Amino acid sequence: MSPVAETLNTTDLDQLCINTIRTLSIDAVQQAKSGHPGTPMALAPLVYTIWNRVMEFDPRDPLWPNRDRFVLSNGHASMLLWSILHLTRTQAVNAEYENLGHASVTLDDIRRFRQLDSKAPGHPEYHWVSGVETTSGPLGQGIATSVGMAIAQKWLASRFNRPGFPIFDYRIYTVAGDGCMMEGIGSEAASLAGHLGLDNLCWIYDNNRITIEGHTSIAFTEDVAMRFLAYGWQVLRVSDANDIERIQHSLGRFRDNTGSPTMIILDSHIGYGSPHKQDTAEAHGEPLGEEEVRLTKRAYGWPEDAKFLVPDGVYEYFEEGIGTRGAKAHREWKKLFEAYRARYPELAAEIEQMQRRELPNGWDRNLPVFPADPKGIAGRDASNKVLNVLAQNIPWFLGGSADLGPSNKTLLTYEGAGHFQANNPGGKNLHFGIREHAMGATLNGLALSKLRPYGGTFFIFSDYERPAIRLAALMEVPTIFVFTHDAMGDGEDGPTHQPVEHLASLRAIPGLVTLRPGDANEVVEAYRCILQLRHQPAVLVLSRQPLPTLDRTRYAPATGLARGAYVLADAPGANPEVILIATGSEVSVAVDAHEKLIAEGIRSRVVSMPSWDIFDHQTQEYRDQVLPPNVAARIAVEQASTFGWERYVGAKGRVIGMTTFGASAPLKELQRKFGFEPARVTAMAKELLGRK
Ligand SMILES: Cc1ncc(C[n+]2csc(CCOP(=O)(O)OP(=O)(O)O)c2C)c(N)n1
Ligand SMILES: [Mg+2]
Repeated sequence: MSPVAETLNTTDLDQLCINTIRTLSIDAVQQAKSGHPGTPMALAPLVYTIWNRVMEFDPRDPLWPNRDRFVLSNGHASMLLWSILHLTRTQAVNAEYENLGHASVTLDDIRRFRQLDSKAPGHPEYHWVSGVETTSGPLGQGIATSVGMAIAQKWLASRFNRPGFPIFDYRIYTVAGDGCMMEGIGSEAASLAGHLGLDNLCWIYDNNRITIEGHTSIAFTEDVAMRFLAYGWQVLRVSDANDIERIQHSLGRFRDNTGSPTMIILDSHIGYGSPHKQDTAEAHGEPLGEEEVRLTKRAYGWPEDAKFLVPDGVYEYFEEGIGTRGAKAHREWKKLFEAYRARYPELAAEIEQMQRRELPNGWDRNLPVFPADPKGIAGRDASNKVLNVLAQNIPWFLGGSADLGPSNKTLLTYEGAGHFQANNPGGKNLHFGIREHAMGATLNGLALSKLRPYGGTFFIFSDYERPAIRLAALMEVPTIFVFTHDAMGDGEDGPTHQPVEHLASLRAIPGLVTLRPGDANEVVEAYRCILQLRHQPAVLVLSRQPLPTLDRTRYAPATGLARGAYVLADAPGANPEVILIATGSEVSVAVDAHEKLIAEGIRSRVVSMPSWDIFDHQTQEYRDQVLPPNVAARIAVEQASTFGWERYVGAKGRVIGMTTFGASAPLKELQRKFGFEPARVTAMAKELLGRK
């Protein structure tokens, strides 16, 4: 036994574990000379209680599907998570969901907090550290994501549980700070959770009244309890963050409560125990300093000079707590699942497929094939047909819109699709209300729970979802973001509703697949491609207005979409002198121009380029085949910012795109004003080639 453990009787073991979390956090931040010590010091008792006394989580298998979820929405307090994952000896898994047989976070990782390759990075990173349920750091995202997790549990329970078989009955514990309460996304998410009566969801609000600039009295004076009562939540208060019995009691009240989510307001002292930093903003984001570290450890009754100390008995006490409880719960669940498999083999198979992010057999059967049609069909309408087929083929494919279902055409209309509500948790149509920020994060929560969710709104409002889209890419989860009204198609609504820079900005997000299909059959292929992504989110950008359905007996098949860009129409002998590159609604403009050029003896080629990202990942050989390096005369046509197209058209090429905002007018007039007409393309092509 270490000197510390010797001086303690067993009833002090709780305290020993709590102070281990505190001092690991303090030491890690001090060593890194950067990080956030104060909140881990304050919330160690809370996190300890949730994990060691309450949560059903098996550290040996952090992917057990029925585990309780823990979300640290105040992600800057990441040392809480690294300490607890380490002390519980949570195991590492890989992206193929295999157990790697070693610890997720080692003591050495903690010693190397915030250093390159450490499994204890600055903020919780889902794709990087096993046991992290979601990436958090942008305040408010974590709590909103946890609402998606809660919806997912309700949906899974509804689909899979059977009498005597509670296969999914887990809960979600989410810790948040003042920042999460202030951020608008948190309010949207809380409102939605209250409406849906998500009684499997518990938020614990670290009410320390401190943020970076000082006391919250300078900017945040509302009554949070009243706000959550108004949202329809159960609101509890624990006035002492060190009182683990009260904390446990409140968590019990959460578990006993039905019909509403629970908010526990926990009054705490940031930097608890630090003689000079407690209750100050400095404790938020600065190392305590060597001397203050010593004084603080003295206040905890800790050896002052010990660093990264895990006293004897601590690992064992976690093993006795969460280790034993989690293993037992997991073991019993496995037994239950085997009996369930015997009785409901098909449902059991579905659950297993979902967990591996596989698709059921026949997932793409009956996908529509659209016949050639010059009048055509809108991208959003083609999308609706596809969504309705996919949702019937894939039980766990579901989604909705932020109140724009009738415009986005995201509604599932087949019999039995249903609408998700508190009293109908098996419904597949989700209604997010006009809450795009929360919708984005909620979709991520669903995807993290292994469902395949999609969410729709106008493309212009992708701005309101952007933080969640970015996090989906960072987390490497396959969330599907559906956007309609992708350009000037709803002309009269004017520039507030006309995206310009959105494609460029989404294309700039690493790992995100952005697709803007050019006709109905490309929409089908886009979904076919997106559904097969297991670790990448996708943005689908669809037109409001009908787009001609190309005659695929005359032009190349839409399956070319799978390569990001493909030769749609070519010059005789596949020997072009000018290349027209287009996406979405401009593909048919390019095709019209091409036909005119060909008729005039100009060897033109049309490349449909629905996805830069996918194309960029093709071999050099393929890319050179599509865009032969020796053809310098190139024109890109896209109703969006010209930004970035230089990379495909080259120094001698041209871009017909937007360099200003749009305007309020009928689409035809806008197309004329901004030059999205075949005549402009042909004129430019001739100019490039020096022909009249
Ligand atoms: C969206 C967003 N804005 C700003 C920040 C920068 N930031 C990190 S922590 C913090 C203060 C958070 O205060 P609080 O939630 O009360 O945390 P505490 O200091 O009490 O732990 C801010 C502004 C952020 N991470 N995310
Ligand atoms: Mg605070």
